Amino acid sequence: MSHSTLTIEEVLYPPIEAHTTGMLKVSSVHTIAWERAGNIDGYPVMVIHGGPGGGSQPSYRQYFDPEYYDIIQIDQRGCGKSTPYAELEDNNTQALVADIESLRLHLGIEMWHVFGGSWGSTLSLVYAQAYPERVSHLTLRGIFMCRKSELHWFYQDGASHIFPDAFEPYREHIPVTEQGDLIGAYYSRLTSDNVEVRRAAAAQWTRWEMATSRLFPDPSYLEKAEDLDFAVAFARIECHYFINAIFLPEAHILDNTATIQHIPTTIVQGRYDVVCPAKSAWELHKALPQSNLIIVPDSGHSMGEVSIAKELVEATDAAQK
Ligand code: STX
Repeated sequence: MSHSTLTIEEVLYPPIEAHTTGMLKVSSVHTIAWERAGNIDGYPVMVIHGGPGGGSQPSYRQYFDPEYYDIIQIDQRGCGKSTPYAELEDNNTQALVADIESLRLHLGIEMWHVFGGSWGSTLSLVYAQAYPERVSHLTLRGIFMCRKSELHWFYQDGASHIFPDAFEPYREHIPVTEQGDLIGAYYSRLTSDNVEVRRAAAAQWTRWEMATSRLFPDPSYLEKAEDLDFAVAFARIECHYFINAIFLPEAHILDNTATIQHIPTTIVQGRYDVVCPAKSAWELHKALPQSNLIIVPDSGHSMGEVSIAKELVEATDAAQK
């Protein structure tokens, strides 16, 4: 089951460009960027990015056979090429679900395969539970259900035991008197009126996540945190969703699995994922007995890791019929 002798280029489809892009006005505040790549007459797959606030990526196209799939991505509210940048007003989980559905209607798509990792798995599940008749397949990676225990593990006390070196600057950015609630302390800085306060907090928040996302930390991945345009949207939007408990009841996803039992579901989970530990994937699999759970033995969180990428491509290939 170990594929570590392969390179990521050998595992993924070749890079391709989007053939169509657009902007969809979804509210009085927000306009959403979308793109389409691969076969316009092919089977539609909606690719849901992480964070929230991470934005779509060109490399995400490479997880799908471009001759078979009509590969669709959006930048969720406030990130990527969506406008206004890093805006938190009118930005919540229900709105993102509605945006995905609006794009489906806009493109005239009846049903689609939904693919998402990390926060993308959260939003894929919430979308599928809202519109179960519109989702033909779910391919999910690095399961995140955004419960208090998951947030506490990653942002307060848990992953810190495995990455104490990376955790220290994230914690020390906050005065000792506020360290008992790091998400709250970061939220107040990320929403400060002072742009320098916002940027400094965003860089630390994002460095922590990038440093822990891979089994073997990758310098190009760490650099993402130094791109302050990326970091400010990513950190502000993530923190806004987490401080608001993603605008859903704590057990929303696990309490609503009955509605999606019929959807063929593959769950790909890195054993050593410290951002979204395997416990959540296990609990989801137990609640969706028809799902295929693949725990990848030599991987962390990122979909850019070779063994995870290989399993994801195998899953999207296997969904072709
Ligand atoms: N956030 C997990 C998540 O969805 C707690 C995520 N982490 N990094 C990413 O997403 C990007 C790859 C999009 C940067």
